[in-house]
Amino acid sequence: MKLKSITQVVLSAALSAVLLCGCANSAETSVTSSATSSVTSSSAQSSSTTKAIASTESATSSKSSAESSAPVISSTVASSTPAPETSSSAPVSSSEPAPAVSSAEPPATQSAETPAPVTPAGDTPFAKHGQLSVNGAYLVDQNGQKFQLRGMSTHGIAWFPDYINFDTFKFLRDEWNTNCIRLAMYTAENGGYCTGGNKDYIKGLVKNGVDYATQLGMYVIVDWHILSDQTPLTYKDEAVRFFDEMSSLYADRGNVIYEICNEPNGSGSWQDVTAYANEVIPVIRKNSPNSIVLVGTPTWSQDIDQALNSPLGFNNVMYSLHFYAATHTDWLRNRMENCIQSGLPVFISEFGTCDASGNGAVDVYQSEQWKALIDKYNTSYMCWNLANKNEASSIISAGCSKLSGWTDGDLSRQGQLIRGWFKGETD
Ligand code: IDC
Repeated sequence: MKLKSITQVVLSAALSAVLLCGCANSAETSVTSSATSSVTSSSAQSSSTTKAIASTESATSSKSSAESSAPVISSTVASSTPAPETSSSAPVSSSEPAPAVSSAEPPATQSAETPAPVTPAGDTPFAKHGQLSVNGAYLVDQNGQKFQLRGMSTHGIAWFPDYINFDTFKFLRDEWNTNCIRLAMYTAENGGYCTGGNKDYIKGLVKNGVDYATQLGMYVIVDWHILSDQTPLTYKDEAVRFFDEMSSLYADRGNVIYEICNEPNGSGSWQDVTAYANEVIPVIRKNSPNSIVLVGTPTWSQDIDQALNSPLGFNNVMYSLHFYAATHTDWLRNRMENCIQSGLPVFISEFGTCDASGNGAVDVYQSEQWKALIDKYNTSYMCWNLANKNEASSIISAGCSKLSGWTDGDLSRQGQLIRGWFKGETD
């Protein structure tokens, strides 16, 4: 009923836009981002790779009919955006068609004010597994059984808003056997929430994403996607406000998980993360006492050993480990295994099968080594990224604009590989 009326509103708004503008693709936006950064990793492998990275992306892109019904605000976003880490095989500069950055006002339908049912009926992941908690190193379901979350991370939601879509999530649940979706909300780049992005619009996308996941009985991760801002302290006050609002809005939704900082890096030390977490987690706990909270670790969420040495003093917290298989190999797998065996709850809230720039060739061998470790510990794993950007980590081919129903030919190499992983999982 609700979906039907949304569809009607969107269609009629789109039709009005066409009639008024004579063009359904009026919402053209462009983004230019350029960055130069020095990237240093503490890891053995990447210690040899301290390099300058410069990248420029620019594009003009047309948008879907629903979006083009929104008032258009053309914008240029300039940001200092280092790629998180690059292996020597990663391209140092790219000029590729970038998708639309949406800083436009949202269509009326983007503000999801009506909460979806808390406990969806039926045979959904959430109906079966309910409120999750952390027991020692492991995530467990409402019956105390070890439980694995798996699924796709969106790309930046302000950058690729079309994939915040009920049918997309449903297809990923039913045809790809996933039970979780991660909503990546960049704080500092690509229409960043803290750097000039339209906050109401971006929060509207998060709310829609949470509502769709809830309606489908999927778990959903609300990701405060820090990256070029390096330390979570940069936008701490914004984060406190954001998580206060989200965790009070979703206080009674056991399927919502909060990831409070994607990837501390550069100056973002474990000390910074601890200070930040000690402010943000109590705010979440006040509203939503039992929710799972994911905490990023230094060096682009690789230094989980620092969390092991000095863990946070909260229950139901897990520490993020991110890997890109062509860059991060045995040394990071060994670290993960040591930490889990020492009792640290580790959650892979982002990974790719290519290199850490999000591009380069898919490394099938290294990816399979990672998958074996994931299987060994039943670790949760979320794949970067649900988009059709022209980069190896996007699971959909650049030429494919379908939002669901993808066939083999619509998928990138990573998309094909990952779909196989998901489909092979059992609960
Ligand atoms: C990358 C995207 C790429 C974008 C870039 C900067 O794939 O399209 O241009 O960010 O916004 C991460 C980050 C994640 C990165 C990804 C690949 O969490 O935002 O996405 N990556 O570089 N950590 C390690 C790799």
